[in-house]
Amino acid sequence: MRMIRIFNISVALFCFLLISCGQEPKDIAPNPVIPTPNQVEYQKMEFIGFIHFTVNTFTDKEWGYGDESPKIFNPVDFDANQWARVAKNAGMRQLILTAKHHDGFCLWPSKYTEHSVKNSPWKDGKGDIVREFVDACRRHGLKAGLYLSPWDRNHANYGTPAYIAYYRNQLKELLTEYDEISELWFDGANGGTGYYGGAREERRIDRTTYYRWNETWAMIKELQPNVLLFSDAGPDIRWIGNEKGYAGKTNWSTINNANIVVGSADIGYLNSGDPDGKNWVIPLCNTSIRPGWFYHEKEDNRVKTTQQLLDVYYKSVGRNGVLLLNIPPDRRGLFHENDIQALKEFRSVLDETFATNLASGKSVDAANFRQRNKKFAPANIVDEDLDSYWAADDQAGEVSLEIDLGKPVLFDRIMIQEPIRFGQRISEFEIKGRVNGEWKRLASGTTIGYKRILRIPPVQSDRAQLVIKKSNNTPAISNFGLFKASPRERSVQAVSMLEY
Ligand code: FUL
Repeated sequence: MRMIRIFNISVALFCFLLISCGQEPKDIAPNPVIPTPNQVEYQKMEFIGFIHFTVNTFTDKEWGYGDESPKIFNPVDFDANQWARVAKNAGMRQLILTAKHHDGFCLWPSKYTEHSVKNSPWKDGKGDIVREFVDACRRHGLKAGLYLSPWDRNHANYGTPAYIAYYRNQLKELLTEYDEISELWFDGANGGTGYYGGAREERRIDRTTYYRWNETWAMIKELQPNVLLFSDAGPDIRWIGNEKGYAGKTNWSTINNANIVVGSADIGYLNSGDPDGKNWVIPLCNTSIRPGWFYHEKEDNRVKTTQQLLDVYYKSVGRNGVLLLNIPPDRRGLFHENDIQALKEFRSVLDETFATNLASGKSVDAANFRQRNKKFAPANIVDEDLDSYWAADDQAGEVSLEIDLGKPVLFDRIMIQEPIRFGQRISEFEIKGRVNGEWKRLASGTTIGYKRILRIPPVQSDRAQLVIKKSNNTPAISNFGLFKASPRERSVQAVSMLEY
């Protein structure tokens, strides 16, 4: 009997040891503010597209007054598949369409207004641009988002509570009849004057109270819990504070939503975020491939060049943002050839630059790695796996990682990523390179976040060091990359040295 008991205890002990040895150590403790899994997925898209299309395309305006006749809307060669195909080939993962811009014209046959495609000659009033857009996105594996302008210069009730009911009905329509909508865009513009059902006057609203955003957002999340909402004040995605698509060199994904009024935000605050922010709000960098948001023939030769597009990319995706690039369809209802060409070239240069990570699989050393456990091993930063990561021990202070490149390697782009599912931590870092046996400082910066790319003049170095000087919690890195820019990229010296 006693023997059996001892045997049982030993078996139990053995099993316990077996389980505890093989057990994965716990992840690093998350920060108090972290993204939702949906927000992490959104950030990973990196590059998405905007489509501004309405009566303005036919009147050559940027802001329609609201008195445009639906009869002028007739995109005879309209093909949403062309939009989706071009976007997909350019590397975009989602498209956002202006279902309604400030002029109030609806690209879908809303049952709440006559001011829509149903009174246009296009497809004899039986067409639905939103439907074709959403279907084309699905067909091409893109997510579909919609812009529904809060300001409506056509609607007679704009400025009264009745308009808010109208606006919410339209949101309900869009959220119940077109399957999954991944993002809704709430613009902050409110210019005052408009047609307003014939009144032709100026109407001012109180931005702090008129729209009752919190109620509207709650209603939306009830209809589609996964939709992400964009406005100056989030709640999920925030405006970067300018229309050039430039994020701040310091860019926190956290802000305090409660302090922001949609349409009157502090643009400096939006541009760099707030290290003490209580909300995780993804920085979205929007700009247009042309000077205007809508198509104008006179801008056919003012499409952004590859160099300009690359510059926007580095200042958005390269600074912890998501890039939302607008491509306006022309009067045919198609993307213009010049825009398609620009996107093609941009994509091909970008792919060439980032095709080979020169640090990939190299040996990495760190004086400190958490519990000396391989889950947190330095090599995780060069394994091309976004989920694995290196982490320091708690309270480790300044820490550094050293990558042995084996031989002198020429590079001029440095990429760093934090595992943001645990929050954003790093607030000061430095990159060093060993050049002819001597350590040199190559770059320094503040925040990293989901992705930080630094452009430096080309350097030949056999070892590189990432020094993390300050962070608000145990530092962790998921990826580190070194790249040599495509010869088709303008040298960084010409851009301005150290334009991180
Ligand atoms: C602005 C609007 O007024 C522009 O027309 C455009 O839609 C841009 C994205 O946002 O606030």
